[in-house]
Order: sequence, then C-alpha cells, then structure tokens
Amino acid sequence: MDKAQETVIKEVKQLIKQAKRVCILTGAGVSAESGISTFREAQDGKGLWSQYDPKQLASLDGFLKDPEKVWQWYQWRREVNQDKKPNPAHIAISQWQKQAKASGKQQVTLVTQNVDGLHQQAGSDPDLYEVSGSLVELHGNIWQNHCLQCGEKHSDDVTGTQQVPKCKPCGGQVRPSVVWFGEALDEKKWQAAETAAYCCDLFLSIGTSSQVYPAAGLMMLAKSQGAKIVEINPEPTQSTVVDYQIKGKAGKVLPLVF
Ligand code: BJW
Ligand code: ZN
Repeated sequence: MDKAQETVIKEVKQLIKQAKRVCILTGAGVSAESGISTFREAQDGKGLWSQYDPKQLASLDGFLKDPEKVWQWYQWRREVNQDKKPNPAHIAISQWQKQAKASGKQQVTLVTQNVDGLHQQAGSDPDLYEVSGSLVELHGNIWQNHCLQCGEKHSDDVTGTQQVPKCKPCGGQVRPSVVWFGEALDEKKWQAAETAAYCCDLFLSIGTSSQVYPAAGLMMLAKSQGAKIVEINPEPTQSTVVDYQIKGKAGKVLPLVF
C-alpha cells in the first residue's frame, strides 16, 4: 500500500471513530473473497452477467417464459454458494455493528445488495431491519422462496428440486425471493435503507459497481444531507460524489479501518 493510501486509511479511521450514524452499502465485491462471483466484472469470463443473460434469468418476464430454466439456474447458484463462508470483510462489519450497539454511541446500519446470506452468517442481524443498526437485505435472499401467486413462503421444502415447485395451498409456481430487474424493492426495506442513508453522517460504499438503482442512489442521498462518502473497491466505479477512495479488496481493507 502506498503512502497516499495509508493517509486515506488514517483519515477514514478517524471519521469512523467520530461518526454517530453510519450507513454501509455493500455489493457483490464483498463476497468475492469468499469465492462468490460478482455480476459485472470480466473476471476471466466468470462474472455472472458476462456468461448469462440477466433479461432471461433475472426478470419476471424471463421466469414466465421459461420457469424451469430460471429455477434451475438459481438451484445451481445455491449449490455453488452452499459451502461459502463469510470472509474478513463480513466479519469486520459485523464486529463493528456489535461494538457500536454495545457502546450505544453509534448506529451502524448495513444495507446489502447481496442475496448470499453471508452478512447474516457473519452475525449481522436482519430480523431487526426496521431498527437502525441492523442488516437490510435490499435485493432479498437466495435461500428463500415464495409463491408467485399467493406470496406464501417456501424456504425449506424446495431445496434440491430441479422442477419448479408448486405451492401447496394454491398450486402457484414457487420462485426465489430475490428482486429481479423491473421489480419493486420491498417497501419497508427500502424505507429503512433510505432513512439510514438520509440520516447518516458517514456513508461507506463497499464492493459495488454503483450501477444498479435504486440502491446506487443511496450514496447521493447521503451526500445531499452532508454525509462524508467513503468507497472501498479495487477498481474505479461510476460514483461521482466520493470523498475518500480506498483502492483495495474489502477483506484486506476493512480489518485495517475498523
Ligand atoms: C471488490 C472486490 C473485493 C471485486 N473487494 N470490491 C435509474 C437509472 C437507470 C436504470 C434504472 C433506474 N432505476 C431503475 C432502473 C432499472 C434497474 C437498473 O438499475 N438497471 C441498471 C443496471 C441500468 N433497476 C431495477 O430494475 C430495480 N427495480 C426497480 O427500479 O423497480 C422500479 C419499480 C418501482 C415500482 C414498481 C415496480 C418497479 C431492481 C434491481 C434488482 C437488481 N437485481 C440483481 C439480481 C438479484 C438476484 C440475483 O442475485 O440473481 O441484484 S442484479 C445484480 O446487480 C444483483 C446485485 O445486487 C446488483 C448490484 O450489483 P453489484 O453488487 O454492484 O455487483 P457488480 O458485479 O456490478 O460490482 C461488483 C464490484 O465489486 C465491482 O465494482 C468490483 O470492482 C468490486 N470488487 N472484488 C471490494 N475483493
Ligand atoms: Zn401460493
């Protein structure tokens, strides 16, 4: 790490100490060091959207056209993700949240676009997402499913099935509980995320290309209210409002700054 980056890290450490309300937004890059593919990177052809068409696989239209194909793709993703473990980035964030909660002096709300459940595995708490200081899974969770027709949850009874399961109560098709392109985000979760961004004095964007809305807009919202913006990413992104850029992998950088 060069001198300039060391100085940025020192300044960010100071900001973290002083902040009263923190909003952290994470993306696929945070799970990259756990061995989970990101979406938009070339990654030698391993980025999901360089191999698969998001219109066919991550949209309601795609599911209605070929439910089996979409269902099997998600079953494959679950198989790949099954043995993946939280990395030092997930763990550092969860420890920070726990310390902040215990001290009562800081609120650290974690908003993730990731559906892999690794923040939760690392100890961040999604059940309290209406309360600041917890975890908001903005794009859902790949381990959960629900009925397209009646909304009934189907999480445990469909593991491993290659055929699209039918909902027992109503006969509708079961789909993964993730947010596809063109779909609205869960209203309560979105409100929690907006509130955390609006009220924070420090906003950290970690491992996201900041291309997918409305999540990418949270950084602008925080900036508009005077928050300092920190970005942690080994690559440049399209974000234009960043105050402190740390160019590095989340799993290496986060244990240094918290
Ligand atoms: C590392 C690292 C390491 C690597 N450490 N970093 C405004 C403008 C333009 C378009 C829109 C707009 N508003 C809405 C839209 C349309 C659309 C959209 O944003 N499209 C853009 C792509 C152009 N948005 C939507 O459709 C959303 N819905 C919506 O707006 O509904 C409106 C509505 C309202 C009311 C009624 C009805 C409708 C929904 C978006 C859902 C996104 N879903 C997905 C799939 C989830 C399920 C699944 O997993 O299959 O979510 S797409 C995919 O992208 C996934 C991710 O959460 C999301 C974000 O990706 P992310 O995390 O940023 O990953 P990458 O790969 O892009 O970047 C990884 C980064 O990590 C890179 O920068 C690396 O450098 C870095 N990295 N290693 C740190 N070790
Ligand atoms: Zn049903």
